[in-house]
Amino acid sequence: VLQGQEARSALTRTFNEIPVPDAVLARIEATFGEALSPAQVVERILSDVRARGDDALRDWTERLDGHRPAELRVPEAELAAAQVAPDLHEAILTAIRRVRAFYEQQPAHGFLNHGPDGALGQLVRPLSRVGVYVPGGLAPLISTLIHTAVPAQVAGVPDIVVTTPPARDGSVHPAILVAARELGITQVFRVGGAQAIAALAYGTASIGAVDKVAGPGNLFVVIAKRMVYGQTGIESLPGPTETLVVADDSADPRFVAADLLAQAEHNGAEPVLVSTSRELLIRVQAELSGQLEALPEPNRGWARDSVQARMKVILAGTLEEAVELANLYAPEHLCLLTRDPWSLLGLVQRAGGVFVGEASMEALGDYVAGPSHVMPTGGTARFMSPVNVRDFQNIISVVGLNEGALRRIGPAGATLARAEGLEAHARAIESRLS
Ligand code: HSO
Ligand code: ZN
Repeated sequence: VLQGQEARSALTRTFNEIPVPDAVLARIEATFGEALSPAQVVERILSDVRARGDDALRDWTERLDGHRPAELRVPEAELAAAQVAPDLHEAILTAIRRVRAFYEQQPAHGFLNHGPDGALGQLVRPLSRVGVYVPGGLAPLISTLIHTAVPAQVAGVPDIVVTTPPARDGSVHPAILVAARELGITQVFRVGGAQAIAALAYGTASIGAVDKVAGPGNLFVVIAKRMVYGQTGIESLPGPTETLVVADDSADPRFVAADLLAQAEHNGAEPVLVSTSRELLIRVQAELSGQLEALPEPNRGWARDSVQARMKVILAGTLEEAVELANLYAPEHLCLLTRDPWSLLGLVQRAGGVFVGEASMEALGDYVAGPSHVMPTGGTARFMSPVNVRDFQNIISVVGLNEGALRRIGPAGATLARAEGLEAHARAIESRLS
């Protein structure tokens, strides 16, 4: 249990390096026969896909995912035929409907104001082509497809491409295909990892280049997105998940433990508990071990790894200090399980999402609450936001001044131009003034 200065330093993140688990380094050495850094691996993959296109995609998918896809794109017939149980199908539709209704409320239009100076404004236009990365790995993240594609669709993006790693038998989970079909997405490619990001950024014969790549991924995907930024756009760098729970003595330890474990079962997750009550910390600890034991495998193993390797437990003097520590950490998820959670909202400065009170568990936010669960991780909530409609639009400034405005503001413009030593600028302005 950390307190005061110790807690502050445990929650302060350094951004020079994304932390690399030893298991990842061992796997790289086993795969490549030499000790490469994840960044070196990603560099190799990016330049190979850039040089050899689809052939490189097939080679890397075979090498890293254990399947050589003859056809990268999922055939439309397979997409049309995909089926899931009726309750899952219903749940997919509920999620799509709720996420869409949420983003339809985001003001996404431009403005053009006519006044004494003429007109000034902003045009808002959808991006033309967006790539959505859907992680495979431990779980088929059906909800991630919905939570990334829907804001893009609300923004008006006409062309959305999905990439997702295939299973060892080459299949893509039917629920992913059903969700894509219900979203009206027809381009689904069985390719994942850094090679998928390379394909989306540089384009290959079968996967054309996109204007922006969105969606969460593992360490390699995050590094790849960082490296291709500039060639294409990225929405943010969502990676391994984190949840910080703020709880006081009124919180139910069963719920605190359940919420921490829900995120802990994600690969590489970091659970953090900050409480003003030592008593609660002790009771949560007992609950955690009980609930952990009761989880089935493989989930128990995943959750145990996160709890044992990365969980932080902090005792705060006051709830104000608890939220201040949360702001310092800038968690992807901030869960408020206190007597009066709404009273803390005004203090929150940095987080991907805030989950207010017992009925708003983060796990529900992952699926059907409404806001996208693609949120900034790793402390990037200091400067980035959850996926939203604006990520899929660009803004064009409109300058339509009249003669009167030119006379009023032209001289100031020319003066600034000369102060910058830019004579041609000044003369361009003055040519209209004389
Ligand atoms: N909590 C994860 C998203 C997710 N959970 C998808 C379940 N499915 C990252 O915020
Ligand atoms: Zn989750």
